[in-house]
Amino acid sequence: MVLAGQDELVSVFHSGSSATVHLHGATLISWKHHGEEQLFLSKKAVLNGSKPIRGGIPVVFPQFGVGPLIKSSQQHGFARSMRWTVSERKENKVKLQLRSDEQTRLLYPFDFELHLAVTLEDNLSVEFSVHNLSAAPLEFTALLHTYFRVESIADISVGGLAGCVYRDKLRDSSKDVEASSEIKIAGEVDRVYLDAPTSLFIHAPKKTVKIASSNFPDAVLWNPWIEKSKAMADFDDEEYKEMVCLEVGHVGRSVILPASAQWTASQTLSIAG
Ligand code: TA6
Repeated sequence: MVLAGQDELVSVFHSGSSATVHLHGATLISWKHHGEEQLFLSKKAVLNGSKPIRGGIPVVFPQFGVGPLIKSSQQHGFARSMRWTVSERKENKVKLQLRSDEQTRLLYPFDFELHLAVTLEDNLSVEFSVHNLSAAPLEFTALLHTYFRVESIADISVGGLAGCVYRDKLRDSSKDVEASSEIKIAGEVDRVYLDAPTSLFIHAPKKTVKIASSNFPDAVLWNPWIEKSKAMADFDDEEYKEMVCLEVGHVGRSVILPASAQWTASQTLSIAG
């Protein structure tokens, strides 16, 4: 792992639990719920600000994947690649912000301010908001690209998505319907579920992780499996066994935010069992 300087990290605490945010991308890189790490961070992650962080919760804005909303072929926008600043800090809460600047205007010709508020209680909540400071409407997609740590991918299942329509990014297919109420992952998966329920679950033998979202209508399920893991320089070949990305977002269609308006969405992660 390429390490971070201590002044790049902000931690919050609440009754035996902690969470740490890296200023690069406002990426939440650790959530220790009563001492047990819940987020996956690759041992090959680069934390020196030279590339997006492979793991934790990178913030995707203003373009999910590759698309027309920014003038760049780089995927997942620029918010995860920029240094955010701390705007508010308490023992169990930190708020970070990112404002448009000359660099962002080259890719995305708008003025905006982003806020990410991380609040640690027994649950962890992450609230993302976008404020349009332009005179024109702001168009964007956004997502919290959450990497969950799992003991073994073979032993988990993902619940809450049965009956949802999804786009399978691997098959370039138009639309499928999820048939399974407990999705097992035994190969590469990269799906965008549209209009997903607001409660999703990762069931593991000893616990269930619940992802409760608000104003994020869509959900992405991703595991790179064997070949894609080998192709990623900042991801160890075997780490696909220890993670699953279950990501809530507004990606099926874009948000069109009127001038001066603000848009807010959030996820709350909790552990049961
Ligand atoms: O959210 C899933 C996804 O879009 C996958 O298609 C996969 O590429 C992943 O994100 C990681 O993207 P990254 O740009 O971080 O390598």
